[in-house]
Amino acid sequence: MNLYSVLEKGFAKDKSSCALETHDGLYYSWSDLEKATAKIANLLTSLKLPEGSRVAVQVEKSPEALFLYLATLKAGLVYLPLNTAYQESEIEYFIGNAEPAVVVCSPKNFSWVSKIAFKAGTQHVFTLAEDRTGTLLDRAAGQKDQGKTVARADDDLAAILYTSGTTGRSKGAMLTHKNLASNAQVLQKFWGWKKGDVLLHALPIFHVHGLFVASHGALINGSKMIWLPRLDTKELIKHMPRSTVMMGVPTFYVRLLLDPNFNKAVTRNMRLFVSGSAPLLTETFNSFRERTGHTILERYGMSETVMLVSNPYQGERIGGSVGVPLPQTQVRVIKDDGQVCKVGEIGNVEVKGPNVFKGYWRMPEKTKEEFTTDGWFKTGDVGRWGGETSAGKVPNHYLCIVGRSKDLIISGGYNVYPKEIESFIDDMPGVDESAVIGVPHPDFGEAVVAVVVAKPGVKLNAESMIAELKGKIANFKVPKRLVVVNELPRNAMGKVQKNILRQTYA
Ligand code: MCA
Ligand code: AMP
Repeated sequence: MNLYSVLEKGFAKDKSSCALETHDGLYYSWSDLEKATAKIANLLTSLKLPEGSRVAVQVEKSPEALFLYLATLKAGLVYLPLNTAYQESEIEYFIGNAEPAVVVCSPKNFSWVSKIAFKAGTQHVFTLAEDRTGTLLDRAAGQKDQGKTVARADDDLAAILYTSGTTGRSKGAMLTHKNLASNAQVLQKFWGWKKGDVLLHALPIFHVHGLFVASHGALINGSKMIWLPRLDTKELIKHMPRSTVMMGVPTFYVRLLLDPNFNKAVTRNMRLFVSGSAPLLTETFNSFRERTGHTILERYGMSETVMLVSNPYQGERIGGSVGVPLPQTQVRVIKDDGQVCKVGEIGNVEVKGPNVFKGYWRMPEKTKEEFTTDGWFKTGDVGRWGGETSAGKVPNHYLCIVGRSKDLIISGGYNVYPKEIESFIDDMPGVDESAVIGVPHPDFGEAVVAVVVAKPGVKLNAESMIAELKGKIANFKVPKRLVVVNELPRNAMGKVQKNILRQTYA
């Protein structure tokens, strides 16, 4: 069944009630949401695109950006969200790789995005700004405000989410209607969504966390969302007393705790704080409980699997553990030799279930590599059942993520693959080689640091290199610090010892 139909079943029955309220005081009823979605869906349908066509979207967060997502589903097309921080070379890759039939971008980026899109064969480029201007809504305005939802099979694609790859270039994770619908239904029950819930939504909507986990949760439950364009702790504190649920990456909680106005009174109507996308420090978990009396519920997910493990809503939430496998999802921890780990033993985390994606877009070989012969998806995360964290004993059926076998940095909830940044740095004049590492950072959890070796006789300027990188790659990938050294530490095999670099530059 089309994911839109599954979500729609949960929409509030009172169509005049509020579905979305914005930071600047706009109210969208459920009827507004349905009508706006239908108009955009009808516009997309009028383009008569072949089945499976992709709609690639790089726009600022707005209610209309959410309606565009819903409209893409309703029209039976495949949604492809792109981080607004991506620069030209990144967009060129995604559009070239996905070959979308439709691209929607911010009006301010139209000239360069449309050039890339038309070169890649895209037929239609629309614009959408956060103030509701742009050609998408102009064109949709003439369409009918209702229409049929296109039937889809469980296994049909609903979305492609690009996740960075260890080899440098991103892979498109293909998510089906079934993957997303089943996860939304499971989470609605597991997290105890109730009538009257109000979601405080400040996450970006171009990744799994903000787009699927948070938005689907409210939509399928018919719950209102307070829709904030970005994380601004003052705004969160202002709207929290009227909210009951919030989802955020650990940086949300770190920043809230830094604000002296964040206290029990502010959180008095909240029933659930969810954290994910990156490890939540037990220190943050404990401080949050002390300050507010609320215990953050940490969960674990991936673009390829949506949510797979979560601390319970009813039951003990353990700091430093991501909890138990969600209903219908199986998780195992395996040693390198394929043996199943005993409680407390560290191994590779693997997963099976209706939430696990269909494969990487046009990368059958890569897809095959990432699954075991008996059908388990290798997450690339390293974990153990039970054991102890600094918060105490962990029950044997709770999972702890202790590291990653993939060379990945997670900064403020965004993934950065060192290989990609290294290749940009290595291409800069005067650079001999580089190693990119993640170091602990109080706000972002981890921060990107580059260690660079110059070619003989060349003097590199770290600041100008950082400035140059800012024009080439998304801001969150740009090293916060770039250090020039004479040589990189290597082991006997000649491999760069990143562990030594991490210690040295911590
Ligand atoms: C912004 N900057 C960053 C980041 N965000 N640098 C490193 N890491 C980041 N995450 C840059 C800015 O461009 C700026 O650069 C400088 O750092 C300071 O920006 P600041 O104003 O502090 O940033 P912000 O706008 O407040 O954003 C921080 C943020 C944001 C709120 C943590 O990054 C965010 O919303 N992250 C959420 C990511 C997310 O949704 N992840 C879910 C992925 P300059 O000073 O040079 O201009 S889905 C996922 O991972 C899985 C499936 C899951 O389990 O959920
Ligand atoms: P992405 O590629 O953006 O989907 O990011 C998925 C990765 O984020 C996972 O493979 C984990 O490494 C990490 N992740 C997500 N949630 C958590 C969590 N609660 N604790 C630790 N790591 C997490």
